[in-house]
Amino acid sequence: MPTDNVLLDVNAGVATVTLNRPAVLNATSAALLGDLLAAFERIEQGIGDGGVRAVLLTGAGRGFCSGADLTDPALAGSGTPDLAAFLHRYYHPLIRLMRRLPAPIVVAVNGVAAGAGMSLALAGDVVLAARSATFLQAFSRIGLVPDAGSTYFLPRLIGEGRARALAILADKLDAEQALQFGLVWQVHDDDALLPAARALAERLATQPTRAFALIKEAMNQSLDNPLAAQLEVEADAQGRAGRTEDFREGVAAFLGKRRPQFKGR
Ligand code: T3D
Repeated sequence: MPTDNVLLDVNAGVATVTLNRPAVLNATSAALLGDLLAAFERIEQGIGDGGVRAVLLTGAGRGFCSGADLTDPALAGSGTPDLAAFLHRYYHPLIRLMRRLPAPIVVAVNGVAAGAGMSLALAGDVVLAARSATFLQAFSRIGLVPDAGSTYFLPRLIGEGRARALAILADKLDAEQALQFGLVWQVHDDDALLPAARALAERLATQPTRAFALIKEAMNQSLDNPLAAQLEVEADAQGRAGRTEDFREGVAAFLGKRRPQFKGR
């Protein structure tokens, strides 16, 4: 790690992960998925060491990620592939790790996000899209069902009706529709996307990392919890946030009428 399939660069507290199989719009071969999981494991370690405080995920070339590599002999051959085993081995640990990662993940969707590639984008925390980007629940076009978290993320992000229609019809959504639906936070002109995503990740890397981690933890639980339980989740998270150096710094900076210097501790 890093490999040819996945590039990993750490700079100014930001770990940039680039899916790097542009000739196939970054289709997720087993090798790419293994490398991507290894990259995120390394990032998790970097967050623990304090060197990484935000992540930027994007794709090389004109696509973000076209989903499962359909040229894989296991999928393209005449046998019966064990797709569940593949999901358990690669996608599930990856998606779970992205969701629990104790630092924000900015996703820059630079082109098409199809199938599991769309799931991967939705697993991030703040999703930006290029104006030419498209989103496609490609699964049913080839006789499969949404996976890698799409049936979890989609109804929660855009409501059940839209989620069902997208999954069943497998119509392509353009970036403006994705913005209207609430799938993405912002849309940028194509050449402005990466600078905007990088600036955002760099800004987040100077902010209270522990609070972000606790926000992720609370949000992860929110839609499955009744109110009383979620109030307890918030109280627990706030109790921990209140014991961080960054909270003390935030209050001191407010009272001192100056900009806070957060350390991520
Ligand atoms: O085991 C498991 O992994 C199970 C999990 C499955 C989860 C899934 O993700 S299922 C869904 C798999 N993905 C798809 O079905 C999408 C297939 N691709 C497309 O429908 C189109 O390529 C796109 C809509 C994404 C983009 O269309 P377009 O016209 O912009 O590009 P293109 O010309 O189709 O693709 C460019 C090249 O990438 C082309 O190769 P070529 O002709 O230049 O040599 C194309 O074959 C290749 N490519 C695109 N997607 C994939 C791919 N090669 C392998 N696998 C792909 N998914």
